[in-house]
Amino acid sequence: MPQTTPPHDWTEDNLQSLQSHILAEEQAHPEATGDFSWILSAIALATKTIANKVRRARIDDVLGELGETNTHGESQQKLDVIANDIIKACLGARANIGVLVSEEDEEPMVLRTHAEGGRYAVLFDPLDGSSNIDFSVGVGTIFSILRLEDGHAAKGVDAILHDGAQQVAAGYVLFGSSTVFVLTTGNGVDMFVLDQSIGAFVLVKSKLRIPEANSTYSINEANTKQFPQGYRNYLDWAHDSNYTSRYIGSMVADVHRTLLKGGVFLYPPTDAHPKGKLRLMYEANPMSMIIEEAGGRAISDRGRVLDIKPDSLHQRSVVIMGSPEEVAHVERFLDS
Ligand code: P6P
Repeated sequence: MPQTTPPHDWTEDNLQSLQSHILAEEQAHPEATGDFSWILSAIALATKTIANKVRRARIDDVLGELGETNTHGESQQKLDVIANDIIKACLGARANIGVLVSEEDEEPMVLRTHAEGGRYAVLFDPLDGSSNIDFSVGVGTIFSILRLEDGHAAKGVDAILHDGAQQVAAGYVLFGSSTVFVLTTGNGVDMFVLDQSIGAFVLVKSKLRIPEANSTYSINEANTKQFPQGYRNYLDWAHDSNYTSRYIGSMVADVHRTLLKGGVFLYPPTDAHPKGKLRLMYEANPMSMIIEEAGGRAISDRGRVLDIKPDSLHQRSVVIMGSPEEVAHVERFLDS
Protein backbone atom coordinates (compact mmCIF):
# COMPACT_ATOMS: atom_id res chain seq x y z
CA MET A 1 0.00 0.00 0.00
CA PRO A 2 1.76 3.26 -1.06
CA GLN A 3 2.51 5.56 1.86
CA THR A 4 -0.01 8.41 1.61
CA THR A 5 1.33 11.72 2.87
CA PRO A 6 -1.10 13.61 5.10
CA PRO A 7 -2.86 16.51 3.30
CA HIS A 8 -0.90 19.78 3.62
CA ASP A 9 -2.38 22.14 6.21
CA TRP A 10 -2.67 25.31 4.15
CA THR A 11 -4.08 27.25 7.10
CA GLU A 12 -0.62 27.14 8.63
CA ASP A 13 1.78 27.52 5.73
CA ASN A 14 0.65 30.34 3.49
CA LEU A 15 2.20 33.27 1.63
CA GLN A 16 1.82 36.41 3.75
CA SER A 17 2.75 39.87 2.51
CA LEU A 18 3.53 42.78 4.83
CA GLN A 19 0.11 44.21 3.95
CA SER A 20 -1.84 41.02 4.67
CA HIS A 21 0.19 40.40 7.84
CA ILE A 22 -0.58 43.87 9.22
CA LEU A 23 -4.28 43.53 8.33
CA ALA A 24 -4.35 40.12 10.03
CA GLU A 25 -2.77 41.69 13.13
CA GLU A 26 -5.39 44.45 13.05
CA GLN A 27 -8.22 41.92 12.83
CA ALA A 28 -6.75 40.30 15.94
CA HIS A 29 -7.09 43.65 17.74
CA PRO A 30 -10.70 44.92 17.45
CA GLU A 31 -9.64 48.28 18.90
CA ALA A 32 -7.26 48.79 15.96
CA THR A 33 -8.45 51.52 13.65
CA GLY A 34 -6.48 50.66 10.52
CA ASP A 35 -4.12 53.53 11.28
CA PHE A 36 -1.07 51.35 11.42
CA SER A 37 -1.55 49.57 8.12
CA TRP A 38 -2.03 52.97 6.50
CA ILE A 39 1.29 54.28 7.88
CA LEU A 40 3.24 51.03 7.44
CA SER A 41 2.08 50.67 3.84
CA ALA A 42 3.50 54.15 3.20
CA ILE A 43 6.81 53.12 4.78
CA ALA A 44 6.80 49.93 2.67
CA LEU A 45 6.18 51.97 -0.51
CA ALA A 46 8.92 54.46 0.40
CA THR A 47 11.50 51.78 1.21
CA LYS A 48 10.77 49.79 -1.95
CA THR A 49 11.44 53.00 -3.86
CA ILE A 50 14.63 53.69 -1.89
CA ALA A 51 15.80 50.09 -2.43
CA ASN A 52 15.58 50.66 -6.17
CA LYS A 53 17.54 53.95 -5.90
CA VAL A 54 20.25 52.31 -3.74
CA ARG A 55 20.58 49.37 -6.14
CA ARG A 56 20.90 51.70 -9.14
CA ALA A 57 23.02 54.37 -7.39
CA ARG A 58 26.18 53.83 -9.45
CA ILE A 59 24.20 53.47 -12.71
CA ASP A 60 22.22 56.66 -12.03
CA ASP A 61 25.36 58.43 -10.81
CA VAL A 62 23.94 59.40 -7.41
CA LEU A 63 26.80 58.04 -5.35
CA GLY A 64 29.00 60.14 -3.16
CA GLU A 65 28.63 63.41 -1.30
CA LEU A 66 26.11 66.07 -2.22
CA GLY A 67 28.64 68.77 -1.32
CA GLU A 68 26.37 70.11 1.43
CA THR A 69 26.01 69.38 5.14
CA ASN A 70 22.89 68.47 7.11
CA THR A 71 21.64 70.37 10.13
CA HIS A 72 24.24 68.64 12.29
CA GLY A 73 27.13 69.78 10.09
CA GLU A 74 27.56 66.23 8.77
CA SER A 75 28.38 65.78 5.09
CA GLN A 76 25.24 64.69 3.21
CA GLN A 77 25.37 61.90 0.69
CA LYS A 78 23.26 62.44 -2.45
CA LEU A 79 21.18 59.42 -1.48
CA ASP A 80 20.52 60.83 2.02
CA VAL A 81 18.53 63.66 0.42
CA ILE A 82 16.87 61.40 -2.17
CA ALA A 83 15.76 58.93 0.53
CA ASN A 84 14.57 61.77 2.78
CA ASP A 85 12.45 63.25 -0.02
CA ILE A 86 10.97 59.85 -0.94
CA ILE A 87 9.91 59.13 2.64
CA LYS A 88 8.35 62.58 3.09
CA ALA A 89 6.52 62.25 -0.23
CA CYS A 90 5.06 58.86 0.78
CA LEU A 91 4.30 59.63 4.46
CA GLY A 92 3.07 63.17 3.88
CA ALA A 93 0.13 61.82 1.92
CA ARG A 94 -1.14 59.68 4.82
CA ALA A 95 -3.92 61.62 6.54
CA ASN A 96 -3.34 60.21 10.04
CA ILE A 97 0.27 61.44 10.31
CA GLY A 98 0.58 64.72 12.20
CA VAL A 99 4.34 65.17 12.42
CA LEU A 100 7.44 63.93 10.58
CA VAL A 101 10.90 64.04 12.16
CA SER A 102 13.97 63.30 10.04
CA GLU A 103 17.65 63.14 10.92
CA GLU A 104 18.20 65.31 7.84
CA ASP A 105 15.93 68.16 9.03
CA GLU A 106 16.53 70.26 12.17
CA GLU A 107 12.87 71.07 12.77
CA PRO A 108 9.92 68.63 12.86
CA MET A 109 7.42 68.94 10.01
CA VAL A 110 3.88 69.52 11.35
CA LEU A 111 1.60 68.14 8.61
CA ARG A 112 -1.75 68.16 10.43
CA THR A 113 -3.12 69.10 13.83
CA HIS A 114 -4.89 66.51 15.93
CA ALA A 115 -8.21 68.05 14.89
CA GLU A 116 -7.20 67.57 11.24
CA GLY A 117 -6.53 63.89 11.90
CA GLY A 118 -2.84 64.03 12.79
CA ARG A 119 -2.68 61.13 15.27
CA TYR A 120 0.93 59.91 14.90
CA ALA A 121 4.49 61.16 14.63
CA VAL A 122 6.90 59.20 12.44
CA LEU A 123 10.58 59.73 13.22
CA PHE A 124 13.20 58.35 10.87
CA ASP A 125 16.77 58.16 9.74
CA PRO A 126 16.19 57.98 5.99
CA LEU A 127 19.44 56.25 5.06
CA ASP A 128 21.61 55.24 7.98
CA GLY A 129 25.17 54.30 7.10
CA SER A 130 24.91 56.07 3.74
CA SER A 131 28.66 56.78 3.60
CA ASN A 132 29.04 53.03 2.95
CA ILE A 133 26.90 53.02 -0.19
CA ASP A 134 29.79 53.66 -2.59
CA PHE A 135 31.18 50.26 -1.58
CA SER A 136 27.85 48.36 -1.72
CA VAL A 137 27.82 47.82 2.05
CA GLY A 138 24.40 47.33 3.68
CA VAL A 139 22.62 50.57 4.62
CA GLY A 140 19.14 51.11 6.00
CA THR A 141 16.10 53.18 6.89
CA ILE A 142 15.15 53.25 10.59
CA PHE A 143 11.71 54.42 11.79
CA SER A 144 9.88 55.00 15.05
CA ILE A 145 6.14 55.72 15.49
CA LEU A 146 4.73 57.69 18.43
CA ARG A 147 1.09 58.54 19.18
CA LEU A 148 0.27 62.27 19.34
CA GLU A 149 -2.08 63.83 21.86
CA ASP A 150 -4.53 66.64 21.07
CA GLY A 151 -2.78 70.01 20.98
CA HIS A 152 0.49 68.55 19.68
CA ALA A 153 0.84 71.26 17.04
CA ALA A 154 0.80 73.96 19.69
CA LYS A 155 3.34 72.13 21.84
CA GLY A 156 5.77 71.64 18.93
CA VAL A 157 8.84 69.55 19.78
CA ASP A 158 7.68 68.95 23.36
CA ALA A 159 4.76 66.87 22.00
CA ILE A 160 7.27 64.42 20.51
CA LEU A 161 9.86 64.17 23.30
CA HIS A 162 8.54 60.88 24.70
CA ASP A 163 10.75 58.14 26.14
CA GLY A 164 11.22 55.19 23.80
CA ALA A 165 8.88 53.01 25.84
CA GLN A 166 6.03 55.13 24.41
CA GLN A 167 6.72 53.95 20.83
CA VAL A 168 3.71 52.18 19.30
CA ALA A 169 5.78 50.68 16.49
CA ALA A 170 9.39 50.62 15.28
CA GLY A 171 11.43 48.99 12.58
CA TYR A 172 14.09 49.16 9.95
CA VAL A 173 14.63 48.22 6.32
CA LEU A 174 18.09 46.88 5.47
CA PHE A 175 19.19 47.43 1.85
CA GLY A 176 21.74 44.64 1.61
CA SER A 177 22.13 41.46 -0.41
CA SER A 178 18.36 41.35 0.02
CA THR A 179 15.95 44.05 1.18
CA VAL A 180 14.76 43.08 4.65
CA PHE A 181 11.91 44.78 6.55
CA VAL A 182 11.98 44.13 10.31
CA LEU A 183 8.99 45.40 12.31
CA THR A 184 7.51 45.39 15.77
CA THR A 185 4.16 46.85 16.88
CA GLY A 186 4.76 45.74 20.47
CA ASN A 187 3.71 42.12 19.88
CA GLY A 188 7.00 40.48 18.92
CA VAL A 189 9.28 41.00 15.92
CA ASP A 190 8.41 40.00 12.34
CA MET A 191 10.80 39.86 9.38
CA PHE A 192 9.90 40.29 5.71
CA VAL A 193 12.02 40.12 2.56
CA LEU A 194 11.27 42.05 -0.62
CA ASP A 195 10.37 39.60 -3.40
CA GLN A 196 11.33 41.62 -6.47
CA SER A 197 9.35 39.29 -8.76
CA ILE A 198 6.04 40.30 -7.14
CA GLY A 199 7.11 43.68 -5.70
CA ALA A 200 5.97 42.77 -2.20
CA PHE A 201 7.58 42.25 1.20
CA VAL A 202 6.81 38.64 2.12
CA LEU A 203 6.84 37.26 5.66
CA VAL A 204 9.85 35.00 6.27
CA LYS A 205 9.93 34.91 10.08
CA SER A 206 7.35 35.82 12.70
CA LYS A 207 7.97 36.25 16.45
CA LEU A 208 11.72 36.33 15.83
CA ARG A 209 13.85 35.72 18.97
CA ILE A 210 17.45 36.85 19.50
CA PRO A 211 19.83 34.08 20.69
CA GLU A 212 20.46 34.27 24.46
CA ALA A 213 24.23 34.42 23.88
CA ASN A 214 26.89 34.47 21.17
CA SER A 215 30.54 35.33 21.79
CA THR A 216 30.59 38.10 19.19
CA TYR A 217 30.97 41.84 19.86
CA SER A 218 30.48 44.69 17.40
CA ILE A 219 32.36 47.93 18.17
CA ASN A 220 34.72 50.35 16.40
CA GLU A 221 37.94 49.25 18.13
CA ALA A 222 39.85 52.15 16.54
CA ASN A 223 38.33 54.28 19.34
CA THR A 224 39.45 51.94 22.16
CA LYS A 225 41.87 54.44 23.75
CA GLN A 226 39.00 56.95 23.98
CA PHE A 227 36.57 54.56 25.72
CA PRO A 228 36.00 54.86 29.48
CA GLN A 229 38.02 52.22 31.38
CA GLY A 230 35.06 49.85 31.91
CA TYR A 231 34.65 49.32 28.14
CA ARG A 232 38.39 48.67 27.77
CA ASN A 233 38.24 46.13 30.58
CA TYR A 234 35.30 44.42 28.79
CA LEU A 235 37.29 44.27 25.53
CA ASP A 236 40.30 42.77 27.35
CA TRP A 237 37.97 40.12 28.83
CA ALA A 238 36.39 39.44 25.40
CA HIS A 239 39.83 39.04 23.78
CA ASP A 240 40.90 36.63 26.57
CA SER A 241 37.58 34.77 26.15
CA ASN A 242 38.18 34.15 22.42
CA TYR A 243 35.31 36.39 21.27
CA THR A 244 34.83 37.18 17.59
CA SER A 245 34.69 40.79 16.39
CA ARG A 246 32.27 41.85 13.63
CA TYR A 247 31.86 45.55 12.72
CA ILE A 248 30.39 46.88 9.47
CA GLY A 249 30.06 50.53 10.51
CA SER A 250 26.41 50.64 9.45
CA MET A 251 24.11 50.40 12.47
CA VAL A 252 21.24 48.71 10.63
CA ALA A 253 23.55 45.98 9.27
CA ASP A 254 25.38 45.49 12.59
CA VAL A 255 22.17 45.32 14.63
CA HIS A 256 20.44 43.05 12.09
CA ARG A 257 23.32 40.57 12.30
CA THR A 258 23.21 40.79 16.11
CA LEU A 259 19.42 40.21 16.10
CA LEU A 260 19.72 37.07 13.95
CA LYS A 261 22.96 35.56 15.27
CA GLY A 262 23.21 37.02 18.78
CA GLY A 263 26.10 38.97 20.30
CA VAL A 264 26.34 42.60 21.38
CA PHE A 265 26.56 45.90 19.46
CA LEU A 266 28.14 48.83 21.30
CA TYR A 267 28.77 52.49 20.58
CA PRO A 268 30.45 53.85 23.76
CA PRO A 269 31.37 57.47 24.55
CA THR A 270 34.30 58.79 22.45
CA ASP A 271 36.22 62.10 22.37
CA ALA A 272 34.18 63.15 19.32
CA HIS A 273 30.89 61.94 20.82
CA PRO A 274 31.10 61.98 24.66
CA LYS A 275 27.36 61.11 24.88
CA GLY A 276 27.58 58.45 22.19
CA LYS A 277 27.19 58.96 18.44
CA LEU A 278 23.82 57.35 17.68
CA ARG A 279 20.64 59.41 17.78
CA LEU A 280 18.22 58.51 20.57
CA MET A 281 14.82 59.25 18.97
CA TYR A 282 15.24 57.63 15.55
CA GLU A 283 18.17 55.21 15.89
CA ALA A 284 18.66 53.99 19.48
CA ASN A 285 14.96 53.92 20.47
CA PRO A 286 13.54 52.00 17.47
CA MET A 287 16.44 49.53 17.46
CA SER A 288 16.08 49.06 21.23
CA MET A 289 12.36 48.32 20.88
CA ILE A 290 13.13 45.69 18.21
CA ILE A 291 15.88 44.07 20.32
CA GLU A 292 13.76 44.02 23.50
CA GLU A 293 10.69 42.67 21.65
CA ALA A 294 12.94 39.85 20.38
CA GLY A 295 14.01 39.00 23.94
CA GLY A 296 17.24 40.99 24.04
CA ARG A 297 18.39 44.01 26.09
CA ALA A 298 19.31 47.57 25.17
CA ILE A 299 21.06 49.82 27.68
CA SER A 300 23.07 53.02 27.64
CA ASP A 301 25.38 54.51 30.27
CA ARG A 302 22.16 55.85 31.85
CA GLY A 303 20.26 52.57 32.22
CA ARG A 304 17.63 51.16 29.83
CA VAL A 305 17.58 53.06 26.54
CA LEU A 306 13.78 53.04 26.33
CA ASP A 307 13.52 54.75 29.73
CA ILE A 308 15.60 57.79 28.70
CA LYS A 309 13.47 60.94 28.81
CA PRO A 310 14.69 62.99 25.84
CA ASP A 311 15.72 66.62 26.27
CA SER A 312 16.01 67.37 22.56
CA LEU A 313 14.94 65.87 19.26
CA HIS A 314 18.39 65.04 17.88
CA GLN A 315 20.19 64.11 21.08
CA ARG A 316 22.66 61.26 20.99
CA SER A 317 22.99 58.23 23.24
CA VAL A 318 25.43 55.50 24.16
CA VAL A 319 24.03 52.13 23.05
CA ILE A 320 24.84 48.60 24.21
CA MET A 321 22.30 46.18 22.72
CA GLY A 322 21.96 42.51 21.88
CA SER A 323 21.71 39.09 23.52
CA PRO A 324 20.76 39.35 27.21
CA GLU A 325 23.80 37.36 28.36
CA GLU A 326 26.17 39.43 26.20
CA VAL A 327 24.77 42.76 27.42
CA ALA A 328 25.17 41.47 30.99
CA HIS A 329 28.87 40.76 30.34
CA VAL A 330 29.41 44.37 29.25
CA GLU A 331 27.29 45.73 32.12
CA ARG A 332 29.42 43.82 34.64
CA PHE A 333 32.52 45.75 33.59
CA LEU A 334 30.75 49.12 33.50
CA ASP A 335 29.45 48.63 37.04
CA SER A 336 32.81 47.49 38.43
P1 P6P B 1 31.87 54.99 13.26
C1 P6P B 1 26.89 55.48 10.24
O1 P6P B 1 27.58 56.68 9.95
C2 P6P B 1 26.50 55.54 11.71
O2 P6P B 1 25.65 56.60 11.96
C3 P6P B 1 25.87 54.22 12.12
O3 P6P B 1 25.15 53.63 11.10
C4 P6P B 1 27.06 53.38 12.53
O4 P6P B 1 26.74 52.40 13.51
C5 P6P B 1 28.03 54.43 13.11
O5 P6P B 1 27.67 55.68 12.52
C6 P6P B 1 29.46 54.11 12.75
O6 P6P B 1 30.26 55.11 13.35
O7 P6P B 1 32.35 56.12 14.14
O8 P6P B 1 32.23 53.64 13.83
O9 P6P B 1 32.22 55.11 11.81
